Amino acid sequence: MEISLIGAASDLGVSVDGSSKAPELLLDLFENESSELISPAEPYFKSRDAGDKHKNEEPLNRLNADLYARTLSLKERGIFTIIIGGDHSCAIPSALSSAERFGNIGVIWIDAHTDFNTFRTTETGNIHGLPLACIAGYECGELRSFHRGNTVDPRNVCVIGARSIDSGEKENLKDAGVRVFTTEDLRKKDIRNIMDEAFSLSLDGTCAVHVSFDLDVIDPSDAPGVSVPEHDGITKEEALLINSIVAERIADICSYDLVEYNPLRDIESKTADVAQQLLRQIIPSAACRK
Ligand SMILES: [Mn+2]
Repeated sequence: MEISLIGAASDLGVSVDGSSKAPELLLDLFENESSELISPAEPYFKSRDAGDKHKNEEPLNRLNADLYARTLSLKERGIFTIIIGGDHSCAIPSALSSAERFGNIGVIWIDAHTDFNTFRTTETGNIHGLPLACIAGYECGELRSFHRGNTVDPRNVCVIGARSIDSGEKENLKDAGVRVFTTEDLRKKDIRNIMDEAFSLSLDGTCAVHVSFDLDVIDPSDAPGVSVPEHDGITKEEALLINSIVAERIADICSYDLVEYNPLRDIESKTADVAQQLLRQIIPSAACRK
């Protein structure tokens, strides 16, 4: 299958700067692949006002509308799209354009955070904490005005590796019925069994799965270059195992994101190296997909 890498050069979804610089750096490592870089339309002013609970909503929606149109058009031409963030808000157009193109899909969200806040529960107003709720149709309609079709049924959504969940967010997840496999679960149970369960759940009544990989699922000792690090995460090897299972199941995958690399916070290129290894598992596998 033909593949296209789309860089979402934006950190509008998070107060910490730097993840907007990631796509260009990562795309440079894959210069043989077809790729393009999409940036927020100028001019915009990045809000950092602590009281602003809708930070940068307008420029971020404009960017996401672009990403949606672009990825949808590629998918309609039979091209497999990989979005490289940027902060995690770029997963909204990535997943919803797959729902538009393919019909009912599931989502596997690999992340230290569950990203299931809404404008009602967000403590920071940073929109990168809301994308999974938006994709699952749980409030957040403001963030998907470019998408007319169905959202993803929360029963087909699961999170892998979560260890930092806000209290309001926890209520949202419970209310929506999203399955969360914590970092603790990954330690206690066999990772392969958890991934099998994640695939069964996300494929139950759906035709494919969107996978979104946030680098902060990995412990900061192995991947320090992220905007919101959370200690006590999985090792790089465990992350590569999870991702290799995704690569093995590529026939079930409709689209993929790799997000939240922040080069300004990286140490000795550790995070860039992991990001590159993760993409090197997915790209050849997607290229062989029929
Ligand atoms: Mn995260």
